[in-house]
Amino acid sequence: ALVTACGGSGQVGQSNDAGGQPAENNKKLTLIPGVQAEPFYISMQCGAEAEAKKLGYELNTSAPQKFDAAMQTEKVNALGSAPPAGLLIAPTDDTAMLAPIQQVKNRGTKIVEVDTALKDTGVAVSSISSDNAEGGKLAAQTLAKLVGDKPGSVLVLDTIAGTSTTNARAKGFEEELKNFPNLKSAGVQFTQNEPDQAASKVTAALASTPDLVGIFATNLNTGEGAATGLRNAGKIGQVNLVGFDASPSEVEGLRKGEYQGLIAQDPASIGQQGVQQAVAALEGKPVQRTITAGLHSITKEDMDANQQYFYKQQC
Ligand code: T6T
Repeated sequence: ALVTACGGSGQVGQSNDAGGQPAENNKKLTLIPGVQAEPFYISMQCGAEAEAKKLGYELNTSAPQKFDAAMQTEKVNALGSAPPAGLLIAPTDDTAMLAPIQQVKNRGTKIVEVDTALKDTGVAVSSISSDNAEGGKLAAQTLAKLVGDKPGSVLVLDTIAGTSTTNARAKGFEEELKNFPNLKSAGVQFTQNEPDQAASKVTAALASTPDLVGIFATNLNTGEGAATGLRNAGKIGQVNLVGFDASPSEVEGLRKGEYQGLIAQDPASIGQQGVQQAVAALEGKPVQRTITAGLHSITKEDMDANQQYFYKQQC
């Protein structure tokens, strides 16, 4: 389904001839995010659309219904005969998305990775992402501070194996946790990026790990599910929850005390810089191969001063 929350018309680019090469005056860009109707990607789309307009390009968004490589592949393949000049994409799988993206590149489209990335670093002209390993480290430090000297176990909720961002956050978290001897890892659980699965993993962990003192949810879906799991068990506030992202529901949860900390990304800036790099590549200007976007740790105490980092539901 096409995401139009930010005003995208839903059309994709035009080709100039039967060869399918983008025309020289092709000013069309396409954004293929990880999943439709999700505040992180909507905010990214808002930033990308505004920048495209500023630079005289047209950006359309085509989003898969679920965070799923097969569904995203369909969206990529649909560009086939009419490639846009530039494709901004958040690959949902660091390996499975290689072939379909490479095929678009072979037709002359400039590829820019936004947020997630392929393992193969030879496809995109530029990749814009948060420093996810650093974000995981920051989450471990935040959680350790919240727990204090109390000994206990800490659970990590990841999304799907092959999601470059959340996998790096989980890894960064687990490594940093070793610096806090009172905290023991209760392991990393995959949730398929489904809030329901995150909630059941939390229910199970509460039963199997009586000394659970903290949870790190590596993105907004795992966070929202973890909050549900804790709420159902009456454990809100007893088990510290640090989540990645700053969706409206997470922000409300922080205010209510369901989360003790959030690590917000800057998706609008990722979208904005993604467009800038695609356009630079198209216009023969210098391109930056990797760009790191900012991260911001937010707690209930400082949330009002950090409202600019909250994600949007629409532009
Ligand atoms: O955390 C973001 C994004 O960075 C990640 O790659 C996938 O999940 C989100 O979209 C949030 O749901």
